[in-house]
Amino acid sequence: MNWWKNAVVYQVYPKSFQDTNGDGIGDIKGIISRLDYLETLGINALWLSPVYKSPNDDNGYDISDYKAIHPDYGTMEDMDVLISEARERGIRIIMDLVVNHTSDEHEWFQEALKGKDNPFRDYYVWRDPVNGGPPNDLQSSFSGSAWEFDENSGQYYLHIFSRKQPDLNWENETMRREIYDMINFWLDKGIGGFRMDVIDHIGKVPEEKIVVNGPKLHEYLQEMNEATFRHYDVMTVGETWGATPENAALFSDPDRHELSMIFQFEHIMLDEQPGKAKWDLKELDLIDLKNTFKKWQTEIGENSWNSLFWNNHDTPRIVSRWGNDQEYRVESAKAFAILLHNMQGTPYIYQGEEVGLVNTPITDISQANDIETINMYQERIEQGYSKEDILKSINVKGRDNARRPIPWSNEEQGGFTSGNPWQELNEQYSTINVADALDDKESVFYTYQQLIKLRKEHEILVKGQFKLILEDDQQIFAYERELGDEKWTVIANLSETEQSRSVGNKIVQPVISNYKKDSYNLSDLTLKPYEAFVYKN
Ligand code: TEU
Ligand code: CA
Repeated sequence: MNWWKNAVVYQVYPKSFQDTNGDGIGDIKGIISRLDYLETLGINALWLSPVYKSPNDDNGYDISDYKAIHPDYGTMEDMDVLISEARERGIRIIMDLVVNHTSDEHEWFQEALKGKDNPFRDYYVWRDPVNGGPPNDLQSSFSGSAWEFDENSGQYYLHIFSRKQPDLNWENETMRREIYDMINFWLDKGIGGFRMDVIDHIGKVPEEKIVVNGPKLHEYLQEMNEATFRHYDVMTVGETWGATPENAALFSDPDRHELSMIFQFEHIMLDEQPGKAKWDLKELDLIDLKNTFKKWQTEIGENSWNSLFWNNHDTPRIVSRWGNDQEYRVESAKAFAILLHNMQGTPYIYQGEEVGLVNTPITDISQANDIETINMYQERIEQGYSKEDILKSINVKGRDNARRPIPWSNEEQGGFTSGNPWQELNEQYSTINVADALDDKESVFYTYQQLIKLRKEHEILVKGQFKLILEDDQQIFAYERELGDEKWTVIANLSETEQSRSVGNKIVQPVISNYKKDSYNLSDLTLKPYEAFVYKN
């Protein structure tokens, strides 16, 4: 079995993890200093959001040199130490691979700007104006046109993200080979693999406004795999917002030699109005959530592999989003953990999720840092939305929510920095922090620790068949896992009220639960708000 099939991955957003030199910015030395903590948690791999050289227009997802470390984060030597120190603790480093675009400050783009004859020109996507304007009405994910005019040459370049993130032209083979060399440069350092940023974009056909799942996507991934990953024992996870259970196998069927697994986002989009933007809020319907998981747990086929996550650096905190971050913060954080970590796939934990960190609302746009948020605010103000409405969406869905510095303790600035943090910590840090969680045996942390351990010890969690039960129940999310003659059942009340059900005729002991209880009577089950437990049948 591949090592990543029972592994649990922890995501670090370096800017906000741990500062060691007082400049208010997290750094690689800070990550090294917390490896013992991560070992205690029990994770097997650490996905590191970008630490490469970057002007930070999109916090590192705009890379100006793939083979250099941003001085804010440290040096290449620090990186090598991180890789080896992590490995000593059984933790593999997963680098973020951002190859749909570079920064406009990357040498390749700087060369490309010199003119149409420059050898690097074709590394990017250039088009002539149409009727004196952009080639078409393709929109950027960060608001406005995806085309930017270059005065000097009279052409437009494509940027699906910010104008400081020009798209690479994957049609260009020389460019592709340079990317593969860069990938091997990192693989040769002994990393454990890559998380691949918006990888389903690389086959785009801008003329036809095809952005994801373009005709040559899989051809490029196979070529890349052949030139790189296949020669190492690594995992790859593709970020694919446009994935469906049908195409999941195209990416992750081992015989096709593309990726180990993908991130799909169908569940992440359930609280937005269909066909609209993530900012157009809609209440989550639990039935939708159940059906989406059912679909991804049962329809991807034997040859695909799932990933499991509630959170990353682009999403709000799960406990604030679909749990209750006030009265039932601990209970609901644990319920969501128990629910997800008993499913099939490789689970990902985003920094701070393991202690139940909550969202950080803002009252004015000047407190925002994220380019997506700031651009959207501007755009919607121009479109006539009220400030209140926009701020509400930002507080529910904005990416800054999950990007606040980690509170390690109740010391000043949460022990994150001895200086001024690059962004304010959540003001609740004196009561919600890592040290307090470690001191409290009933904290969210120990539920995560126990879940990670269970996955390593029980094959059923890795291989068992998934079956949704109580399908139409509006408050309870429940399912079974089955392997051979073993069967586990997971039951979670995702409501804020007590629920009574009769779901069997036995009295069972929980394998794990979030309320202190020695046994559950299935014929007369009363579940407290957010109560969740797992039992063996
Ligand atoms: O995100 C891809 C992406 O599509 C996001 O813009 C997503 O739509 C948005 O965050 C939802 O709110 C990846 C990275 O994870 C993100 O941090 C980068 O900004 C983006 O790519 C560009 O590299
Ligand atoms: Ca620092």
